[in-house]
Amino acid sequence: MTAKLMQRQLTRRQILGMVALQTAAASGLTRIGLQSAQAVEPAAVDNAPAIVVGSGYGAAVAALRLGQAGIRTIMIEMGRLWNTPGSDGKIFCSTAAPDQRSMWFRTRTEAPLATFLWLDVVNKDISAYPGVLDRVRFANMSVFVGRGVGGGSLVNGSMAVTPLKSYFAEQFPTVDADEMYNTYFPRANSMLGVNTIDSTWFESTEWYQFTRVSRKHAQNTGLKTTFVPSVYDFGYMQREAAGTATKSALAQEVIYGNNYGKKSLDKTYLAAALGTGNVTINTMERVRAISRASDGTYVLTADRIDNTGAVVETKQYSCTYLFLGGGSVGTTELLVRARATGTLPALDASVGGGWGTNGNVMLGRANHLWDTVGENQSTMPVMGIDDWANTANPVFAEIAPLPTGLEHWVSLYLAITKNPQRASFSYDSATDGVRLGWSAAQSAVSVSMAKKLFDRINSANSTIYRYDLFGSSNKVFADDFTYHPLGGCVLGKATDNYGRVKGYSKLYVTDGSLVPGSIGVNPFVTITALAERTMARVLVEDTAP
Ligand code: FAE
Repeated sequence: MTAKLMQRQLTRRQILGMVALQTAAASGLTRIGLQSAQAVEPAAVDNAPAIVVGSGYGAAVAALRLGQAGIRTIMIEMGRLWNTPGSDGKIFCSTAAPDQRSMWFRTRTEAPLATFLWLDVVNKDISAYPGVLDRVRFANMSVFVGRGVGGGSLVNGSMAVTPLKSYFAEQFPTVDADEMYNTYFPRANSMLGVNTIDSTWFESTEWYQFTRVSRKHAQNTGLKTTFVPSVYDFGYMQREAAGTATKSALAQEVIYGNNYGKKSLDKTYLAAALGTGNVTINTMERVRAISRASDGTYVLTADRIDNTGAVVETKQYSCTYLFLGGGSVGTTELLVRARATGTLPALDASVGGGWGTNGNVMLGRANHLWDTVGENQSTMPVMGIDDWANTANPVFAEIAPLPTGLEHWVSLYLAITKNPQRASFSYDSATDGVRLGWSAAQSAVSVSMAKKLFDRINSANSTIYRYDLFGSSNKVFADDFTYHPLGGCVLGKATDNYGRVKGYSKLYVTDGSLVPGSIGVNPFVTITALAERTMARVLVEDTAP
């Protein structure tokens, strides 16, 4: 078969998968596959050769490659399929008018930027519902994650960044970096549909004035800026700006989902996975326990919930090959619990460790009155201040939007610092959950690095920080949350060099848990590429008859 024919077939299969996603939503089904429209009733114990937990980046890669290899696969996702419009005709709500769709079983939204002019005007009361964004709270750190078919791809800022090769090699000394940069990063970028903004349009559009102002301030400081690629379709965005397409990135849609323009995983990997005809996605089911039967098969217990969060059924699954893609927090919790409760006692002692925040810190600067950032801002970041090469204080800072529809003179940033601090998860028998041993002092390390960079920028531009954005206590640096949870089941420590979990055969981790706490840029391209590498190896070596 020629490459062109294969490409055409994949596209046709992807379309079939997308149709399956739409039909399932319209029929109110929680079980999605090419045959899902027939509402197949699941058996008491669902068996499949392979099960994938989660449906984010690592999970989606695993499911597609398993499906293409002809292996029948069930994906289990605790969130819902986001494909049914609400009463406003939209699937997702905007950041300006959040409703029940915004957050995972909350009665009030918990946005990262909490206040404006110290006023509690950002967060809104909502009714509890399986919304798309979750904020998982631990003692000194909360972790934002996406919930639903597509995981983090539903809520993230679309920045699709391939890390610096030298830093990748530093973080993954046992991985062949040449192979990653020649094969798996290009494969991930192509499958994810990564594109770059047209620079002429960028320079002229009002929607990126906020970025150009921050770039000028970086340049005034002698700092380098760089465009970052994205999975948001910039052709679509230009049509939004021209008024010929319904606005999404230009209508304050991002952390609670995008209705148009974004190539989230349900449009790419997951549509293609369903299109193979071998993959089924079961939604609204949270895997709670994993054990191993005497014949070596894995047995999973999953709670199916309804829209109120009540458990309506507890299900059993069994499989030969188990792929964990629940994300850094989700996968690590499952494994830490399994080790502590004795259901998978041979797991390595390093399971739960090596966790970090990718050095995330958010902050705002107050601009001079003449440096307007514009009342119209796209929600998709396209540029970063790249001071990673500064060995004394490496920082990569994403120039973030703050789209309020009003001129506010704020330059907002999400700084990624090279914070070497790591923490561990431990089992909490009282809650049957996990604790995270991250301290405020560990966050202070990220703050100090971000502060060094932004003190320079403020000094060069005679500007100051904003004190009103992160609560009532004049907090300048939001250091108590991360968008980039990484680690917990680190490659080469808790697993072998390909994500095979130590102590057990045919058990794999394919998500952000593999990354040792830091990757220096936004992480989903790295997670996707590593999952491609794992699947290429596993399908050749582990599944042969
Ligand atoms: P992830 O995408 O989190 O998927 C895990 C899935 O598993 C979720 O759907 C969970 O609901 C599900 N799950 C978890 N536990 C269970 C269980 N027990 N049973 C059933 N299902 C379960 O994992 N990264 C970038 O590279 N660029 C960006 O611009 C960017 N912006 C971000 C903005 C926000 C607001 C957030 C929250 C994150 C952002 N990220 C960004 C991070 C990125 O989305 C994240 O690294 C990836 O989504 C992680 O991929 P994983 O495959 O590890």
